[in-house]
Amino acid sequence: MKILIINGPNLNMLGLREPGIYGDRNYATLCTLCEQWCAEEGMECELFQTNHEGAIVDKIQEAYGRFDGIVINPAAYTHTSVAILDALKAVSIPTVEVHISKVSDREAFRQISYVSLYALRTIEGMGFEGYREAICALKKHLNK
Ligand code: CA2
Repeated sequence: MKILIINGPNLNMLGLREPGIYGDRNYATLCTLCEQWCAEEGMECELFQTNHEGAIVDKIQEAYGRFDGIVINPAAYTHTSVAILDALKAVSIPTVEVHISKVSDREAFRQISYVSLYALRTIEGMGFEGYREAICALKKHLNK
């Protein structure tokens, strides 16, 4: 079982600002934890971070036939990107959406998620642990 973990814009800046919202750990730590959690579940993973919407679309398209599942934190593109939603629908790969913060308790513009219209589940407000939850949810779904 091989999964792709996609992180969108500014998530490479984790730990540098806004620790009250996103915690004080950095992106490298998030990657190490995701690799560890996937290994514990007997899953292979590839991690990808970009600040560019089109690069996320390209990566999702390239995942077709190569990955069994996707964990995605589209970051700010969550709230704007029909292109990412369409790419996920096009490849039809089971996907779990994750957000570090509790987006449903934040500004009104963060209440909209296009990706959630496709995702099996949306996990929010659990910090980095949300990625573990997403990995396990994906494994459970793929084992059905
Ligand atoms: O809670 C999440 O995981 C978000 O996807 C994070 C995004 C935000 O736009 C979404 O609404 C919710 C922001 C990504 C990281 O932003 C940083 C801001 C300051 C310092 C470090 C990272």
